[in-house]
Amino acid sequence: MQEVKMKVDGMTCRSCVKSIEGSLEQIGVEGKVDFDEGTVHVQYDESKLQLNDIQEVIRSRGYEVTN
Ligand code: 9UX
Repeated sequence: MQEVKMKVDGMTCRSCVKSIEGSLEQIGVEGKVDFDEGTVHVQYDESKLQLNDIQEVIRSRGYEVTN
């Protein structure tokens, strides 16, 4: 398992947390979003996914993500 914490910009209401965590769940990634901090902490299987795949999912929901 790989663990990475990234910065997320563009979350304007607290439901954005669920939006991001739900979209990550759909690709088999356990993600925990901290709204106040503006971060997402992810755990994923690096033999199945790359960090870029995870970032693309977050970006497709309209957020900025940087590591
Ligand atoms: Mo709130 Mo976030 O209405 O994608 S859910 S801004």
